[in-house]
Amino acid sequence: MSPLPVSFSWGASTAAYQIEGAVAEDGKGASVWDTFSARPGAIRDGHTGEIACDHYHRHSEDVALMKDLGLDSYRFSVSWPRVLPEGRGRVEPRGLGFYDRLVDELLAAGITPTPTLFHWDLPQALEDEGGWLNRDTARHFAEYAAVVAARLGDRVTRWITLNEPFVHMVFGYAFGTHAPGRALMLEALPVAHHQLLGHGLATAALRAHAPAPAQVLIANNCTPVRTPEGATDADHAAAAAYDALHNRLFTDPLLLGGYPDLSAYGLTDPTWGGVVREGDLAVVAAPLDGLGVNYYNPTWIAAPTAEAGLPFEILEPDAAVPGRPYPRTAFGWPVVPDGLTELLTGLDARYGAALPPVWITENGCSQTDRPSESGEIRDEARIDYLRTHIEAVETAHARGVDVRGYFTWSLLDNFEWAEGYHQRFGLVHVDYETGRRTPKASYHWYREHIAQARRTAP
Ligand code: GBH
Repeated sequence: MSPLPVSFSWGASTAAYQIEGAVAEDGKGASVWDTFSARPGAIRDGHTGEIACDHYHRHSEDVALMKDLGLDSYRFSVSWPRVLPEGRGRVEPRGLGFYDRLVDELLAAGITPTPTLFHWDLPQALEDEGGWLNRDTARHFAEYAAVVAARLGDRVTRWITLNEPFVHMVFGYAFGTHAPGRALMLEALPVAHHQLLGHGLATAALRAHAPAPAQVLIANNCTPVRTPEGATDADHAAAAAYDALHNRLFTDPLLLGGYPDLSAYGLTDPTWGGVVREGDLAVVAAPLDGLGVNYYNPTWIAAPTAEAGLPFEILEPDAAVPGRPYPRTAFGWPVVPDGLTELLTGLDARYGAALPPVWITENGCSQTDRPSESGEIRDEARIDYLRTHIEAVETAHARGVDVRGYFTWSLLDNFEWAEGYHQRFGLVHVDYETGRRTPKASYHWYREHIAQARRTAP
């Protein structure tokens, strides 16, 4: 296996609502997740992020874990309503102060802070005005980015604007299984454009307001799209339509300056009925310093069997690839490491010189992870997952993809959105009764892997 260069960064990721708790402390405004998780039936067993990992109070202990792990980068998210309780206008200094201290602690530990500005916790005040269906939210996002850049941008040099605009659009606005809980199906499409516009405006704001040069990335959830064995032309057409919606709807405007053909979805008007305005695409296509890729698994697609309204059907992996069952995570997601190589080489092939350096900004798996009698957590399946996916990154790197870093999801067990605390993704186990952190076997493995990767790097 060809080793990754010494400059390759090893990291871990988290997100504000999933770990911080302290949802009403120090003047924080409500977010859509505070509202949504209070809705009966929205989250499994009525869990909420009210306390979560209590990271807001235990951040120093968490930074000490990161330092011990040997991370050189840490990806966290800034809670927009902590900084701007109403989403715009009044700045809450105590909220901003929390991230200011976190950044200093990270730097003192030799870790590059890599904040994401939006990981789904929109201020409720902006949701009350339509959320991401309202074009004005893009402008407010840039105003918020400017505030954070002015305060942290003397020390933070690597920024991520949005986390997974696709997943936020689909779960939040098309299906309603995530906040803000809207079930608009294809009517949710403007949410994609408004997030992308927000990304572009925020990119300019970061570069204008950060005192130090700002490297700007976006983290997309990407999936390689596969077809079943013996696929027909109709299956291939369905796969192309799915790829356009899940992947290219975001990477094409970002990297090529235009939306993919969405006629399979009945959309032939290039303005999407007035949503995409003159000049927007140039804003969206502001040059990126890197593309963040969150990878979990491929998606198998076939032509729709019924007049379902959608031009594709998502297949169960075991139905798509019979006789070769994939291992599954506790979530039931298939474990397919070569999908990550396929994804990275596919991005390189499609975008060529237009593809900026790539960072894997999330990759990981949920397991049941119960401590044994002796208190150890032997998450051997997570070690296999990490090892094989890192090898998949090495393979892509050896094939010429400019991949610069790997952030695992997640540092800590945390609030897994609609699944509450039932899915554990952490390298570190969290006891939600006591807040106690216990490094799992995978933590020790990753620590050793990072140390060895540094020793043997060319
Ligand atoms: C990310 O989303 C989020 O950024 C993060 O906050 C979250 O905690 C983490 O991942 C883990 O969920 O039905 O088998 O095809 C991931 C989005 C969407 C990826 C659903 C996997 C379906 C798997 N996910 N997708 S499958």
